[in-house]
Amino acid sequence: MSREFITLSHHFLEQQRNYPNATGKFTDLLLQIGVAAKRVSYQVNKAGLMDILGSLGYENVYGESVQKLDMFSHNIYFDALDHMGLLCAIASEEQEEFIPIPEKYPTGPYVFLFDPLDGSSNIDANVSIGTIFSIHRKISQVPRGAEEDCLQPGRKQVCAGYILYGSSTMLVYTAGKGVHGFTLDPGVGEFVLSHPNMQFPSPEKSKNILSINMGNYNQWDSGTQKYIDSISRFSQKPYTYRYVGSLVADFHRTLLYGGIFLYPGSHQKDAKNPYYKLRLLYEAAPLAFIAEQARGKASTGKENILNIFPDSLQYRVPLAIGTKYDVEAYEAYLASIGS
Ligand code: AHM
Ligand code: MG
Repeated sequence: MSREFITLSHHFLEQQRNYPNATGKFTDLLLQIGVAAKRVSYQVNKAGLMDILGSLGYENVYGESVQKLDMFSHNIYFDALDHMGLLCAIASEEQEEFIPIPEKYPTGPYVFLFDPLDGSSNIDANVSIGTIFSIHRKISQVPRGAEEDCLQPGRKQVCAGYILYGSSTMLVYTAGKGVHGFTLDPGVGEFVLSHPNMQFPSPEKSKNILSINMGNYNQWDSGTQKYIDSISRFSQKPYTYRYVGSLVADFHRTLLYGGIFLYPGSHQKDAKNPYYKLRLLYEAAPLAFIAEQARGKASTGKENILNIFPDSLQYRVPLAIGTKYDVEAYEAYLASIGS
């Protein structure tokens, strides 16, 4: 834990000194994400109360009528970032198509992709939820972006991060040089560097946590079933099961304590074509970039998540993410049984 009181802006100023040609614009973008994160955090904390007020027809403090929190989060992040002249487009899990930056604003060289409120089905139970974001460089010649700007493999990301609205609100990000975590100090209203240079624990220090929705066991491929059976029963160091059902929370715990999170395909409806729940662009790829920067790994079981070229904004993948040794053990197990 850091002993100094290093705020987001202090941290970015220091990071910027390592890049003499940096204009500071990218820093502005990340700072604006921090501002949006605080606004969403504030609303998430009041979600139960808002539910009561909403049903009574009240408006929130900004004069907006009470709306679904995931759409609220979409709007807050969009409004925080659309006018800065840094983005050409924004793509959100809440919308089918990407959204070009409005004509009234200047455009810029990046595209912002995000899942505004992941795990939102948990809100009513007061369980941790999160926002996941990913930033790519624009590659098209179209000023207000084209789909190709969004459909890039995760390896091309310039930045990725998440905001966890939990017992504390945390912002964790990587810009390709390590992973840094900030905790919102509600008294001062600032994100403070609390987890510099985050890394998955080594095998000796790992708490060996296995995170998967066991209720889907009968729908997984047989390779995953056998792998889970095998590590549950025969692992030398026993695994502990933990599953929140909010990807950001499950990933964050895996990053801190070690182990593996899995969301494999489900064969419930179609034996030949499994259904994959998690979206590559909004969920799997940004977390994979963070994982790799933190000495971890993300895989479909066969392929590195960061190498996948999506063919649509809603492209979905099976996901195994966690410590490098856990994910590679899963891959090796599947390969060994020809699954
Ligand atoms: P969402 O984006 O609609 O919230 O769905 C994604 C969520 C993830 O946060 C979580 O890992 C997963 O769905 C949980 O799914 P399940 O309830 O099927 O275990
Ligand atoms: Mg989601």
